[in-house]
Amino acid sequence: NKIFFIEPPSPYYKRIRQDKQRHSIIKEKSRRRTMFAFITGATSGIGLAAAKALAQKGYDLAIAARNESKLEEVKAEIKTEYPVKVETYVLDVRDGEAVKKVTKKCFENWGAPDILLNDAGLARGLEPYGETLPEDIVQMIDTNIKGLFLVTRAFLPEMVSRNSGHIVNMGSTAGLYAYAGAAVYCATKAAVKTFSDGIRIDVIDSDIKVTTVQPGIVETPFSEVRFKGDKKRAAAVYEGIDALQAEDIADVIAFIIDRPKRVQISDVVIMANQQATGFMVSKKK
Ligand code: NDP
Ligand code: 8X3
Repeated sequence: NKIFFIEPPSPYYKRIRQDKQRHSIIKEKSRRRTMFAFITGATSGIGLAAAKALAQKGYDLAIAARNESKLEEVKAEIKTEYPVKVETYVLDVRDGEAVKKVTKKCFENWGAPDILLNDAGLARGLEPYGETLPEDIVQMIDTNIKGLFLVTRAFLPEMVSRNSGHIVNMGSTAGLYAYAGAAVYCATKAAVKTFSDGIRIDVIDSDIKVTTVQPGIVETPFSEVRFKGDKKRAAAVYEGIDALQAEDIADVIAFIIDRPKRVQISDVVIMANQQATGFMVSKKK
């Protein structure tokens, strides 16, 4: 097979795939276990709905987020509904050392994930860039970009070594269409899309799939987080519009990961019916 590039792809991934000895124990483990998904941000909104959709499909789950008690609640809820294993990982994806520790532990327990859903993310504030708080800028960049990049970095080599796995990254219409007051959030989501495109190129000669899911307005605690607990302001975002629900996005994710091996869905954009671009929505008076 000849792949044409401006420069040839690095032989790195081919080399680690051939390094059978180094990976033989994990490979053995991987062959015996059921399919499993590692999901960041699985305690709320889209990540939670996706966790349930994957559990319904029989995937064992490794779920990660910062809030330990919420993780345990979600675990109990999923386990009463579906006969799957659920492991919880308290993780702040902004913390590089924690990412290393958690992914190593998960890897030792289960090997590399069949599905890596990088969902953890957030917006903070909605004001012109000149008024955006520096700590909000850093939190968005560290969560939406750095965390997602590091979690992927931790698992990707072993996925390539096994020559299987699907990385689903949570982008947003915000990454395609900037809107007022959200320069940083939009830029982080544009980064997610470009990052996905980049790693898809790196693994082109493997069976790994990479998808960016780019939803529009989804009614979740997202706006309450953005407006720092201002429930009234958050609720107003969804007033007068039949917004997408987390389950709508989970349905799409379930579809994406269930395609035949030859089919790789690279990007999906999902908008509410009365939405045209990022923040352009038609509201009923
Ligand atoms: P939610 O606020 O409902 O869920 C966010 C999840 O991310 C929670 O589980 C939260 O758990 C987790 N999280 C946040 N920060 C961190 C962190 N530093 N480390 C680990 N986990 C973290 O929001 P949504 O479900 O709406 O958002 C999920 C993803 O979808 C985000 O990436 C968002 O940008 C994207 N998105 C959302 C849209 C929307 O309109 N709602 C549209 C398009 C994309 P905890 O706080 O316990 O850590
Ligand atoms: C979240 C959707 O429209 O609030 O990514 O930016 S939006």
